[in-house]
Amino acid sequence: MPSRRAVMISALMASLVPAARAQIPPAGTSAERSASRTILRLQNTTIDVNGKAASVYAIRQPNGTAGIITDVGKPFRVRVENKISEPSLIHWHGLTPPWQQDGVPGVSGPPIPPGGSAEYDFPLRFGGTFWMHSHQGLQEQQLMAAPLIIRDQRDRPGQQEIVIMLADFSFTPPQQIFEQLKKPKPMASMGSPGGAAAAAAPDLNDVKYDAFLANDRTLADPEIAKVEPGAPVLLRIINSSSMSAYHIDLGDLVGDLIAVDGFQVKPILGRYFPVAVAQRLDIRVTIPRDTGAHLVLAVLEGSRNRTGIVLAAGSARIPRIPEMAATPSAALTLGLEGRLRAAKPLEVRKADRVHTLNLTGDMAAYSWSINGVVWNKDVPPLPIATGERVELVLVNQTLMPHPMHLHGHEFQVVEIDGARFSGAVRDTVLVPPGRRVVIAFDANNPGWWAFHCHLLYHLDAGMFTTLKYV
Ligand SMILES: [Cu+2]
Repeated sequence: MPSRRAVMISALMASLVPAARAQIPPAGTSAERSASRTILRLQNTTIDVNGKAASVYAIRQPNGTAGIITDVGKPFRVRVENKISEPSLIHWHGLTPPWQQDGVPGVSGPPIPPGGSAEYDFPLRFGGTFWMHSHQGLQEQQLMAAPLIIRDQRDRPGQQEIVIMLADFSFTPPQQIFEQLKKPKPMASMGSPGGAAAAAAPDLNDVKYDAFLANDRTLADPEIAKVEPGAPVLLRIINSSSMSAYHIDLGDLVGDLIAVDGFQVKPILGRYFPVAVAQRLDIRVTIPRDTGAHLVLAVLEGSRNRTGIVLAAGSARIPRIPEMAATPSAALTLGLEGRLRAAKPLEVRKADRVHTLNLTGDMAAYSWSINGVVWNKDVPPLPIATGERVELVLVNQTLMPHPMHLHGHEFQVVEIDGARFSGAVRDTVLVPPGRRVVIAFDANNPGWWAFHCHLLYHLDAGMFTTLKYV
């Protein structure tokens, strides 16, 4: 760990490098700004995956910290420095910045060129478990992602918290994975309108991964987190996978699910929780009083593959953990989503505007779309207006589940298959094959915003659109 002085000097040095673009000029003198600014470097790194070296990306502060832990009420004042050899841009997943700072190339602004940097400065409206990831090309598949934790009044002083970042990993370069997905397959087209596809079995895990990671490690050499016997621990679980959903298996522990995507829900006690791509779960567990090793595992849906970490209380012996679960995890359902209730729901209000978005596609051609339109930059944005309550009706007409993410706004899940309820406030919702989910949000952050499937190759293949009110 470098000394505080070394960190200060490196911050000072960084402030001498001209920014490639300064989006919003921050207030204060330049000395004040550099003193309170966090530097994030997009960089190359090497990790060990089951004994083999893997070249991946990382988002790190100069002292090596991955991502950011900050406090609500502080400004999000960050300089991103691009130290890799291609353009990149980082999206602050779940935050509500001014739209030009949202980090989506071609929508919010241009990517940061190699060697360049970009400045970010906006207030943090709420706390919770968020994350950051590249929205450029397929960089997310190479682990260009990191935690973004905002502590708030829900967090107890002195509580132990453990961040668990889940990721899927392949030694095959992402561009090659994408080419293989697009190769013609002897399969029926999935684009049948009217949800007729729903009766068939869901189609899961179309990319076959070499490993599943928790905090960059596999179960052959998992992270071992020291915990106090009898103490409460907050697990902040982030599914940063490109394509993979899991069931979190708490094993011999039980936990209270207290927040999803950073937003508080009425607590749900359990030991088995689904987490779709890009979603987060905050789970409070209490470690038993005896010495022991407790596993927190993530089992890939429709598979026996798993990853996870070990919570070691006292001088516990760490068991060897097989990489395969005894029984496969089921496909994710809306079972939990339908039971979630927001602790602070949106004000009850009639929608001023409703957009129906059919999630469409053709598995054989690996073409993915919204209302049959494959995204390109000439697709007109969905109109909305400042101050409106907007509802998006999401109807999945394909055989694959789609975790749908809205940028720049938190939304509430208000309906599943015709049944209205006061569901979770969140930023990413799973729409399984043949299902209909309605989300509501307030148009309170004018700009040009992305709305898309968070499965990386679906997003890249066109299941993406925008909303605009500026
Ligand atoms: Cu999708």
